[in-house]
Amino acid sequence: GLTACGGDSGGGNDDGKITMGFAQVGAESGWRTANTKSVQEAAKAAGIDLKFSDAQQKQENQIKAIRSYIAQKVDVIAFSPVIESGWDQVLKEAKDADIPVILTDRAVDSKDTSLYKSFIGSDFILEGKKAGEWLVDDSKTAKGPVNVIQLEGTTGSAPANDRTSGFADAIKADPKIKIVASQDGDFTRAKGKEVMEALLKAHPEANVLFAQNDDMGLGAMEAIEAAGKKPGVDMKIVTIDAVKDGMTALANGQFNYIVECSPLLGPQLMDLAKQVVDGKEIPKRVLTKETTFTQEQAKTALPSRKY
Ligand code: GZL
Repeated sequence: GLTACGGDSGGGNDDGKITMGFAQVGAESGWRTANTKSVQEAAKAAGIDLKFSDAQQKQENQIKAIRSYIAQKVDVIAFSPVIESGWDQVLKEAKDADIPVILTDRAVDSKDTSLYKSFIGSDFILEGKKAGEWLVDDSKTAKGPVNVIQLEGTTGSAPANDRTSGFADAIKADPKIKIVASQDGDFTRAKGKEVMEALLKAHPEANVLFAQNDDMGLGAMEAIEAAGKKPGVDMKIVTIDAVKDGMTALANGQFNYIVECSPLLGPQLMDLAKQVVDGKEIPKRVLTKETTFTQEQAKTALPSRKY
């Protein structure tokens, strides 16, 4: 903002409050709802004036929102890129407008890393790896083949790309584990159910589902039951996120394992934003703390889950 004498006081608009423009992916999953809540509550707690937009999972809407934040001369922009590519132009416009950008949750594949100040989010490759390692361990006692249906997240998104590669790497440890089908379920329950219905028809031999988020797993569970198979027993289910509905399915024995992906990035984001607006150097990469859950651990953790 500008001080009386016209010099720029650095961060914050005239009443000294920092204004943040946040361009959210959408409202596609329980994870996203919890992530939005975390960002909005943390902004309030930090005294940051938040401008918020929901892009309905469309990149062009996120780009439009970022351009509007640039036009409004916000102090800092943060967003979760719905897909990895196609951001260089708009990020350059933010840089030319001298507005720092912080990536949250998902990453971009821009070669020029000066286009953003930091990326705060999970290690999605590790998440996929943890899911695969659980399946390798669980398959040690399997008599017959282990035929996996994989429901991928939104095509082109960092979590889909990285969870797919992390999982594929981990299951190489046991050649009897095979991915018999893999398809995009767009991280939603509806799409997860629809795709699973088709894949179950094409692959009656499948006995494991790896869903790259709880919501697709929950949608797929309806298709599994409709096909006369018992989720968690005839069809083992491993997912990623650990949102309340997923943890409930896990505690009920319908899911078998969940790799946590924490959406509670709000407080760390606001902390980073204040530092960057004050001109401080911030770490280029901030990793989210997260764990994994078995059915027993879910029963214990469920009552105190924040999301
Ligand atoms: C992961 C996040 C993913 C979640 C999904 O950090 O981008 O998007 O795993 C959400 O539930 O839709």
